[in-house]
Amino acid sequence: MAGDRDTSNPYLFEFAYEVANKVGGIYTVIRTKAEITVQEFGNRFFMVGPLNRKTAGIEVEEISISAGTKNPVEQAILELQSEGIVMLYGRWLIEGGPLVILFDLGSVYDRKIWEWKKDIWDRFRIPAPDSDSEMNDAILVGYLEAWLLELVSQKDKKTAILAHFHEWQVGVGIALIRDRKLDVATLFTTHATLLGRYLCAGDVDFYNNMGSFNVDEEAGRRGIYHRYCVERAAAHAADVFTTVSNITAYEAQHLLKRRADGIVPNGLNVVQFSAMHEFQNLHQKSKLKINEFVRGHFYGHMQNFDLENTVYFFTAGRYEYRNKGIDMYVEALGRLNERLAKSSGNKITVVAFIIAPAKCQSYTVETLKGQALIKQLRETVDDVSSHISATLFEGANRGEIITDLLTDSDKIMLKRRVLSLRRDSQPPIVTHNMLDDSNDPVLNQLRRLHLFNSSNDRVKVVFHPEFLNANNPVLGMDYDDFVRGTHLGVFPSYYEPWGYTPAECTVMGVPSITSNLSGFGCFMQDNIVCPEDYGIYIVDRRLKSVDESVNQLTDIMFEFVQKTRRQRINQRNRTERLSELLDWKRLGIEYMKARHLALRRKYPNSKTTNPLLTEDESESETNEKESGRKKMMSRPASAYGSPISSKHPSILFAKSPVDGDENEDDLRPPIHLKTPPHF
Ligand code: G6P
Ligand code: 1S3
Repeated sequence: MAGDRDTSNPYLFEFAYEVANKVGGIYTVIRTKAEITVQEFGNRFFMVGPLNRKTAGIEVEEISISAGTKNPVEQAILELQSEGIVMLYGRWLIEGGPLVILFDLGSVYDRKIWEWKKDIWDRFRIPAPDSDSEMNDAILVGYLEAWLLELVSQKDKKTAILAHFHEWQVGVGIALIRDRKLDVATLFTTHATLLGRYLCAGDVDFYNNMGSFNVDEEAGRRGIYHRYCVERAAAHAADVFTTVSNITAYEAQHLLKRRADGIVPNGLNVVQFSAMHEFQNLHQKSKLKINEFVRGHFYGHMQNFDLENTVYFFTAGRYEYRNKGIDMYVEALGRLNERLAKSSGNKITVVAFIIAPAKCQSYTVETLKGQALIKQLRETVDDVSSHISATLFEGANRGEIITDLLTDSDKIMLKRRVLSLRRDSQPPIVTHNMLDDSNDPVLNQLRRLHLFNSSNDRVKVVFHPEFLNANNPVLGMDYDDFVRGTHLGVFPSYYEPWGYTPAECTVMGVPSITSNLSGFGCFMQDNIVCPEDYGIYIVDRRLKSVDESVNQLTDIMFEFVQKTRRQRINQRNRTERLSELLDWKRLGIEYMKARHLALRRKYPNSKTTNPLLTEDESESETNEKESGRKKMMSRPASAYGSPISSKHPSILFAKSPVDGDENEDDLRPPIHLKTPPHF
């Protein structure tokens, strides 16, 4: 039963499958958010999830609990351990150093899985097929979560407890808390719906039929009915239900049948440089590394394009071909190639990367060979150069200027290197040996579009079917470094509740293309008068046919490649200026509001205040309440006026520099927002 707990200093337990365990986007959410949450809750904040020894072993520093501990959470952990549950309690070695509690599911599987499977059926009529090990894990985690919280609520009967759950994999605990009437305020955030993801990946016209799906039948047809039941139960049993974007809230309303109480958009830990040139220099540094890879990959064909006149596009993420819009990206690359072939005035080459893990083996011999040849060439040129430098120096020292500097042996070495760069074949598309080359959707699409990296193709494609890593022998860069070195990220997703990839580009000052079906794209549209001015291009995938959207994407790319270097530099400065919008320091407030609401609902008798929230923020419960109250971010002063911007005249600058004037970027105006999603 809900008692009169003290809500001024609550505990916060945050449950997720990806605590110290990187699988996908939720890891980024909880990891980057940890710092501000620790600032707010200190040692009353615990991140809880299943234990993956491989990752936790290097990410978590264990804390041993003394037998006489007075800390109710530590007492609860000791009690669970005495029941034979193996747990890792420690500090996650990330910014903020949050406390983590990780359950070793293997230590309870044999003893408990059958009992708990029966219980979940008896209580909620949720089935759990034996074949689904993910479901078994969800059950084990869920019962352990409820057990832990029950113990804490018994050991400390005065302090309010907040339990925030991310995604269905940890959602069983919410249903149990409600069923057992535990004195705990619960929140459930869904980062996507199970059914939405499955429906979109198929051939369904998802957005036009959202309201008419027979959800049970569709879930059953896809073999995910039991998982769907957990997700729906979690959404309904939670005191507060949130999603990461409005578009997912709309989806959840139809597919999970509960209206979200609010939106908690995803932020990032933004490290802003004190001067713009610092991140611009990093771009240049990373680009030079990409250039080196390109020289190796396209060896023998470098006479066809000039790296000074080359721009790098990329898409990256899990290989969800349709959902992540990889299909649309590739299609647009084909059209861009045709268009560039016809435009004689422009000499730009585009190298378009696709970084998405597919089933593959190691790097191909040809890929490794290309990098080795370039390395040899560089070593030879370095040897010759140092020899020339020494000869020149000694000559000058003697008062003699030597002009005939290449020795016969230098010439022979150089000729041998040049000959070894000859190649009869086209540079490859894919860097690895694919396991199912003939059925790979990207490769088949490239074949259909005749994008083969031939010498007259102005758009070259490199498919790297593995995530990047600085230790890789080819393209040996960490993802962030790689992104910095590129010119444009392309993510025209069809199903994207939020979309961290364009957000990450933004904070690194890299322009990107997203879609109005992604949470991030809609968020930008809601907050900025003209996102395009800031290098955030949004493809319309709602009101246009697929063909029209591909054309729009092609137009954006075509327009981008017309930019001069000076314009690209200026645009990167503007893009980076948006970082503030995406900083957890700002977006974390939405989490505070959600927690506040959960406390108010659970403990209606206590006067709940949060010193970090303004009175307005504490009181607001729905998005609608605040809409229209905030301002949108105006157009940069250097952008040409438009009807929409004239309604929001920019008062930020005294003068209005023309597009390409770098001075504007020293001014760093304050950001004015329209409607950040609010509770
Ligand atoms: C950064 C560097 C400049 C470099 C430029 C290249 O701005 O600070 O020194 O010239 O990047 O830009 P680009 O868009 O051609 O890669
Ligand atoms: C989900 O991960 P995904 O890539 O499967 O959660 C992410 C974090 O909230 C979100 O950015 C993404 O759009 C969702 O799809």
